[in-house]
Amino acid sequence: MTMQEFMEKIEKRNPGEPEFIQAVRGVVETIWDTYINNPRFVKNNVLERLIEPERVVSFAIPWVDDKGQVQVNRGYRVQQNSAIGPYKGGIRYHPKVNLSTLKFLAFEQTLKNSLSTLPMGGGKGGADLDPQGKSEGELMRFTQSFMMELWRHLGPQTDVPAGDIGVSAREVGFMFGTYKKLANEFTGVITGKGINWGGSLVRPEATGFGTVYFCQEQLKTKGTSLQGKRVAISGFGQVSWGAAKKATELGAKVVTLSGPDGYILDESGVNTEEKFAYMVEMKNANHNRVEEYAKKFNVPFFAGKRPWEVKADIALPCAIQNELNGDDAAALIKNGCIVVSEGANMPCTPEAVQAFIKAKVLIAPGKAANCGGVSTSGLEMAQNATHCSWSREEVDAKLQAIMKNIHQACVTHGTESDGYINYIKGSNIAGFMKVANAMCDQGVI
Ligand code: NDP
Ligand code: 2IT
Repeated sequence: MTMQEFMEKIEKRNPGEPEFIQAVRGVVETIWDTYINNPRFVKNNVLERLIEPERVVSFAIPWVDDKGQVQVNRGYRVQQNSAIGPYKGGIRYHPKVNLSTLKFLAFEQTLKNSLSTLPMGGGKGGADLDPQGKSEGELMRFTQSFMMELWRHLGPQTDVPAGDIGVSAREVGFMFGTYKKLANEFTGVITGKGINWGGSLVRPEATGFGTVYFCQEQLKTKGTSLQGKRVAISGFGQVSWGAAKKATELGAKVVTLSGPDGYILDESGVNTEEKFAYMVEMKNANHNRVEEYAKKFNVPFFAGKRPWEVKADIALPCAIQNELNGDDAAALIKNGCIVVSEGANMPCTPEAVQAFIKAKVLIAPGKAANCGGVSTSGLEMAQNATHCSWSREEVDAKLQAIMKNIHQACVTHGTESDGYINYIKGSNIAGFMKVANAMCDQGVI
């Protein structure tokens, strides 16, 4: 079978799922030679089996809003692959959540978790709820209804969710409380928990910190560092916050943040405790518009625009899938951008990725560069399992070591003959090999 025929079969089986096909194609194109030249993988049909989720559940979420009206949303959990550990991956509340989005995220998560070096399979879940403007009471009732169904599919050795877009510590708390009541047990069934009831230090910052640690490794291969670099960041949530904090700490100047309304250009830098605290406050209030940042800190706001038009040495897309297209990539390249590290999942379109690779810009995919979040979730699981808690320094040191490890795996599997490090290829091959071998070891089941 040729790669083309293989992809045609996958497309036919998953109609109307463009994001899922995009993610699968991005992986298949880079691992095909590795796959097809391994008789054991082919005999076990591991690639097709890896693409097919082991289980998908979809369910109704009825709930009562503050006006007393009964609402209904749709919830999902995609349990993609459990070859190397229990299903693991976040829960997203976003109006555009559908099966295509969650299947792409669960597929990517499987390879990401494999790269993390920790024993975690891949999954993702969510609901088509728009959390913007919802009261705390509404979010609690909604989350309780969501968990009333989901809990039976979870367990510390079965499936361990966490947060994602629209779900942070508060919603994780509501999920945990509901699970604890229904299961009548206090276990580490979800990560991103509060620090007083089983959470890990550094988990809130971990995705953004990890992205910057990874970026630091990329820069090292070019003989440079973050010191004095201009950084363009998109998004206005947990990942952007962690990335802005760590990039600042390591000597870079973060000049942009963005929301669905546009972007802000802060030439003095997103670099004060007041600005970081404001980001946390907005995230906790589920407010992702940045125009008010511009007013509060007296900086320009560009309505309806994306930050990729500014001059920056480094781009950290930290918002949402497909937020940086081929034209954005061309603008960044023209302006001298040398490194792109994806804090979000699949933020660069295939055209953007190809443009960066052609221009020899070092581009790291989310499955490598944002792996710090789920890795620290894995560290939270380890602490829960052993009933202990590690210091901030211990967790941060482990996170740094993991990010360095992943970077090394990308270098090993992705370095081209001219020395260019193709992180897309490197991360896909490294992530795939581990899962594929585990699947072969465990038989056709
Ligand atoms: P955020 O709260 O920052 O949410 C991202 C927001 O981006 C959404 O609310 C969305 O708004 C907004 N958005 C949509 N389009 C654009 C755009 N063009 N420019 C800027 N913003 C836009 O979520 P997180 O920080 O938690 O997650 C951000 C990304 O990081 C996601 O891709 C997530 O999957 C990924 N990630 C998160 C991890 C975590 O631990 N939280 C771990 C690893 C990856 P709207 O609702 O209006 O569409
Ligand atoms: O995309 C991701 O890796 C996350 N949202 C974090 C998942 C997790 O289980 O911590």
